[in-house]
Amino acid sequence: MKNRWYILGAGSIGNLWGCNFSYMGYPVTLVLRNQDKLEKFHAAEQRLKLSEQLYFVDAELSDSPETINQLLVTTKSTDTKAAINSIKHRIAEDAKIIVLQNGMGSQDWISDNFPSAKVAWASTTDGAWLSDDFTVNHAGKGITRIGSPTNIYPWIEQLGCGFLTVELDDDIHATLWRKLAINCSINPLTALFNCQNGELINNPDYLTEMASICREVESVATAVGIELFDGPLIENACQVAELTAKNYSSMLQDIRQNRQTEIENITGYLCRLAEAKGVSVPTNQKYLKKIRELEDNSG
Ligand code: KPL
Repeated sequence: MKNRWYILGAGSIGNLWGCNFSYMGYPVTLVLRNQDKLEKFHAAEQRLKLSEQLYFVDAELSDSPETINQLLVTTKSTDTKAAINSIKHRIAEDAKIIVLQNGMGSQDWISDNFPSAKVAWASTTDGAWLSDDFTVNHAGKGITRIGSPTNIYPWIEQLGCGFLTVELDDDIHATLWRKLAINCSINPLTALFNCQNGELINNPDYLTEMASICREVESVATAVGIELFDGPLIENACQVAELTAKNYSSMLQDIRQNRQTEIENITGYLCRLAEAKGVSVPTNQKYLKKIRELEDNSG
């Protein structure tokens, strides 16, 4: 019998991985946010659904007594501390933990708070969305890269991939940085200008702002010794905007649904690092402030 995976953060990527672990033969438990969500899970016949396939998993609230030996964290980066703190007492000292999130900052926080755990960080280009709380749609097949910032753990190699594409990454820190750089370039602008990703490259004013953001992000990356892409960041960001032209970025979706965005773990993270390194990032500061204001105004 394989060891159970607990999933903290039953959103689209958490549910996709719940199906994937279940497909690989792991027992799976979703750690749900509240009683209301647990009741919805019971009403949904205690299963996840993906492409008409049902995956029977378990679900519970954070106050269940079982020890957690294997944990996948897929909460929004901004929710990480509160979510982890609610189950901290249940996490085994030597637990295997995978942190699969957008943005940066929360990965370090988990690694620092669980020094004896075997922590891996991951980044994915899989696209998924929920048609209801427990039905996930795998909209874009991508790659999940997984690695550890400190040690090589054999368990990562032995994890398997199921129906997803999973690659071992020996420089996951740089991979997360590349994703951060793209998110800094696209997400705040689309959220503020209320546009699809593709509009950024068709509007000269938006493009000028994007280029300025990119130059600043490159300066911070250089200051912390990260090599981003072969070519300039603006070229890569434009390419992603073109490839995802019809997408509404995750930040715009959060704003439209009055949810907290991940700005603090994207542009906020970049600005904090810039300050610590003495790098000037006025354009990123400007958009950090504007998104914070947008969040405040939407309550
Ligand atoms: O990752 C994304 C996001 O929306 O968060 C991009 C790459 C911008 C695609 O929409």
